[in-house]
Amino acid sequence: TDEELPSTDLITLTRDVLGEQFRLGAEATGDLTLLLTAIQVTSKFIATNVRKARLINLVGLAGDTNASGEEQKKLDVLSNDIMVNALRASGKTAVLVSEELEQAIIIEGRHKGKYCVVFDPLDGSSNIDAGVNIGTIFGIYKIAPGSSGQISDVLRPGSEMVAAGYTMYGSSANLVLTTGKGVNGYTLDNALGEFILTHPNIKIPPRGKIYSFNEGNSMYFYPPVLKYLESIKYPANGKSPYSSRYIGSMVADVHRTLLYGGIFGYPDDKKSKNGKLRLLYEAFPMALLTEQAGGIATTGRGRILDIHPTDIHQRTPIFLGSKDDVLDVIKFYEQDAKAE
Ligand code: P6P
Repeated sequence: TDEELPSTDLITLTRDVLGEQFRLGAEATGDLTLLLTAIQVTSKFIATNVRKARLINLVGLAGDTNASGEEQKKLDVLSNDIMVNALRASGKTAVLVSEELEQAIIIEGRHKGKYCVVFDPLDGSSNIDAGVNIGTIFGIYKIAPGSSGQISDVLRPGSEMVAAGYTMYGSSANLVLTTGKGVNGYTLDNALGEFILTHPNIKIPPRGKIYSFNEGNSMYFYPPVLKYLESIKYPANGKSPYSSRYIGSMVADVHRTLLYGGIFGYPDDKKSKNGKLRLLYEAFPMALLTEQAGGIATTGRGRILDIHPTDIHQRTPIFLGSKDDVLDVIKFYEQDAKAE
């Protein structure tokens, strides 16, 4: 029949990353592949728990607070434990940083490896009870030459990450990953238990029609942000205004931005002096993915990936998405700087 036959050449994430190692040639030890396999397993485990959480009493508060003093939900705690145990057991990690843990974990002994993983095990968790898409975000550094694995190995600009990605838990589990050569999206086939390549070589359109900001913070916004929003809501020269889409779950808002284009922003303002989102395990991975997909990620005043972190939980303002849309924001910041 003229219907396209289902592909018999299934490209799984493992095969795709292994292919990457072959492309890397002799220097590839397969360690990154094995680390990414461990991360895949954690995503599958978290996906099943997120999916059934609404059936059993996993939703609701865990009665504790995380490093940022935010109430922990049971799934947060479970997801963090799943990731810490799997990453340690992989034998490929030296330093782990989690949004849920005040201190970094330094891996010692036979489990010590040469990669550092910074992660938010379940971002957007305030949406768990509402059944909104949530996700795991991760970034991977290789320990610096000569280092045995310590905090300084993760207090480095995001441009030094060797891989970054997220898994979004929604109607399906979508894992989006870069190892520095573009961005690929994979969808979990629950029957196979494999992430299958469904979005090869994701590229953000140069300009979109969607903006994604929490405008409930408008009374705190600084002039460059207010002027930018005005310019896309009341456009001059007869252009159509942008549509507003804000889910309040970074993984879901960024995933839509990567696929459809447009701009996601969580700026610094009079209420949040450094913005709200975390630099190491939210902004850096999403900025690396955005740049690898042809977009831009900025604080408004400078490139996100150039920031040199001083604290593992520090926050940063962030605008990311279509190149032309983010350049428009930067223009308003430059005008504001000149006016000062
Ligand atoms: P607000 C969710 O709590 C989160 O960390 C991100 O996933 C999301 O982008 C942001 O905070 C939403 O923050 O202030 O708009 O609710």
